[in-house]
Amino acid sequence: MQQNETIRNYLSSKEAQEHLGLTKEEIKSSFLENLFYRIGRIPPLASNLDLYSALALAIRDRAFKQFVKSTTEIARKNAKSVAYFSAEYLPGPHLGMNLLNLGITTETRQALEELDIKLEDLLEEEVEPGLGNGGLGRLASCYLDAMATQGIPSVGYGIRYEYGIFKQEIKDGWQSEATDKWLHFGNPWEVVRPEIAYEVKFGGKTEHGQDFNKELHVEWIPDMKLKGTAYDTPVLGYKGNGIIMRLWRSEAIESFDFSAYNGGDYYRAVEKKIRSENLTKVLYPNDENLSGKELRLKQQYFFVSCSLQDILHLHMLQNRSLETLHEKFTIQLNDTHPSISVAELMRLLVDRHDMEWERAWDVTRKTFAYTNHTLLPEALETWPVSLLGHILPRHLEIIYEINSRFLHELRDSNFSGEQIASMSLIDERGEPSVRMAHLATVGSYKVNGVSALHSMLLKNQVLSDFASLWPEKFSNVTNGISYRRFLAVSNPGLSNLITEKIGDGWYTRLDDLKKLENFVEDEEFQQKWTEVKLENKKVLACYIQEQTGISVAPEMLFDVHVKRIHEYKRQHLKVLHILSLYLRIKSGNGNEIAPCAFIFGGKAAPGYFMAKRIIRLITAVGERVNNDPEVNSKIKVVFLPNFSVKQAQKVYPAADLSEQVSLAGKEASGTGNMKFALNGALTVGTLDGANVEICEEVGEENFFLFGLTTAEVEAVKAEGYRPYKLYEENARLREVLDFLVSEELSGGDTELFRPIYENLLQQDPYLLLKDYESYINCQDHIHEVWRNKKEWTKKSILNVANMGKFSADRSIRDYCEEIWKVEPVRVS
Ligand code: NBG
Repeated sequence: MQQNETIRNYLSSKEAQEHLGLTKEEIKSSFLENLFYRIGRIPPLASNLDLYSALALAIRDRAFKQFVKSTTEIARKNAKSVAYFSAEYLPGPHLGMNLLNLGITTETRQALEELDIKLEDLLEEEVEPGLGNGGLGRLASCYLDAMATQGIPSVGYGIRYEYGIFKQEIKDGWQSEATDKWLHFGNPWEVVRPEIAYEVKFGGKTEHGQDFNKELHVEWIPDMKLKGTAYDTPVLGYKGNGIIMRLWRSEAIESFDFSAYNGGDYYRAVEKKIRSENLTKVLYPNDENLSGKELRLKQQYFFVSCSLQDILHLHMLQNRSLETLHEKFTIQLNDTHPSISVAELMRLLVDRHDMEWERAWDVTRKTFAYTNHTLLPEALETWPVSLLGHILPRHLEIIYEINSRFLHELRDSNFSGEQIASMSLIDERGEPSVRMAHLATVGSYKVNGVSALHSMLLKNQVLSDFASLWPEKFSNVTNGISYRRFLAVSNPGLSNLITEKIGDGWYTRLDDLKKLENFVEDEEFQQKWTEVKLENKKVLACYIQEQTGISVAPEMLFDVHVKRIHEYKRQHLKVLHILSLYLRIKSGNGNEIAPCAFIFGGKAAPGYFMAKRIIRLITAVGERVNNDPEVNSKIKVVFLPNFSVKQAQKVYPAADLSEQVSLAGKEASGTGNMKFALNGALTVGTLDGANVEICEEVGEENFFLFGLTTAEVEAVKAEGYRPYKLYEENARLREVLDFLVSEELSGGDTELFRPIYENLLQQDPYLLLKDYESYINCQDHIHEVWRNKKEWTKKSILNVANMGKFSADRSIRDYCEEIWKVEPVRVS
């Protein structure tokens, strides 16, 4: 407390105010100081990387200052905080966002210009941390941005992977994976905190005995220990608070095992060190599929244990009793990856802090809330009992104890034997395994899905028995995105145009964009709107040319499908559409088709056979189409390698059409759909995930809807779906499908795409053939609307105007009000 007071006094002192350093002159001198003293270069000899690093260091210091201010205020108010637990983050480049949030983009640009340096060149230098797979990690980062902006006392906890998501290269049309060396040139944004480190144990056995008070006491005797060290990155809010993302890196407890070394076994000592450091080496590149790997479970436990120890430490630092933990912290579990937390908090409270089981359970259940991000059965995490017991013997005992008490409760509430077996934390059907979603549900006070449809399906299907037991526990928080990153920073053209008309209140006020509706008929505004889009398309066209050698005309309709490659997301439905156009043009019936560039991007999990083959299919169609003079003035096909946040920020602003074509009921929410619409792209989509709500907000007349509904999908499956019948009945579809296995497409290897062909004809688990006709008709309609440029532009404006709901600021407000019960603490 004393210390807080001192910091606060310092921060409000004249001395500190003078060092906020936000004027052009101050930025310039701080930049030069960093370049000279921390990088050891002078401007004439500095590379762009040196210049970027110096600027980043100068900005980081300012960001930390905001963080210190916020933390002091939070401590003074003794406020409740959110700990966001996520095994993945995709922060994207920091520099542009931090400049915007500090309100010094212009000052910085001018300061650099005086030194003959272009800010844009330095922004291009930044290598982003790819610490996540896709939507889930990016969502976590959008939420940190929104929490910081709203002054929510919060910390994002996670893992500092040394190698993030692999770098995707396209070789001979196939995806190939290279390591991601994001730390190769250093990371100016983080600060290592060697003094914030916790011990984490693995393996071994437990001993049950009595202590001198004759209380039952359990001792875990591990066979391996390592430590996690904190690496902090500041996350700034817009003109306001700062929070941190605290990522843990694994290290050996001692650098060397001296006893082994003295005994002459130097290599064993080195090996131990390497083994410890291996734990946080790489991110598993699977998004919606389990890898079931031991190391992955260890990673999950490692980060959760460090984070919980840190939270307990912070809580007790203020002389607070652990029985009030839930009053001062709420912990959000971002999917089941951190759900071993439930057992770990119980262990810490019961074994380490001697709390009685019932009391500890009460605190635990009031501390956690769980967000589910997928209904796909293959993505619902389970861990074999044998594996979990081997790595975390004490946790397995705790899980059994939680389960036994839970099953008792169910028996008392008259659940049937069948229901009890399906709700149990242990799945006994094959090899016994722990159902992590059940552990998270039982151990949390709230469970939410990420769109209205998804939350409804979660309640009615996947966790329906739990929802009937605890109806009040289930809720929905529809996902949201950072408008500041995905519009203000990445689309300055559109953002300035909007601000000219309605001011910049939309940066933080959700409904401000609605004011754009007043200008939808304003012809000058419409004109400027199309010009901005065209400019963005020119920039993307250059980038495409640079990256792939393919030239696309900016006047074409940019029809974009970027996201992870997955069968349920149905990139191959888009391919079927492209092939249908190709065949139409070849047969002389292509007059109705508007010139169109199909742009794909996204990574496939390295072990996912079908996804990789779909990428190969896209590149093969590209080779065919782009090199055929009869068609290539009408259509072009591009696969942009290595999709990332940085690349996404170039793609969304230039898109005309956003492809959101997953099978209804499969996409939990989607957030790309929101980023496209916010940048004025129209959506072609199914009634899936957040598409449903986007369509509601922007109006069905401004959204290209097609395909089966979730209920219809279920009905088709219940009837016994036979895709082959559709193939037989529909000649146009048959022609397209047969083309997949033609020599013409595959360059002679007719087996190349046979797995996709067979899969569609025989099982078609994602009902492409069923939705095909509806999709093709919808696309024909889209081309018709596209011809009427004025109509299209109006729809585009109306899309942006009605995106208020999908701001991450709104999502965070929902979490605060309905789940966390946390109040903002603002600093000026
Ligand atoms: C993904 C869903 C997306 C959703 C994001 C963020 C996983 C497990 N789930 O639909 O597939 O938008 O989570 O909620 O990555």
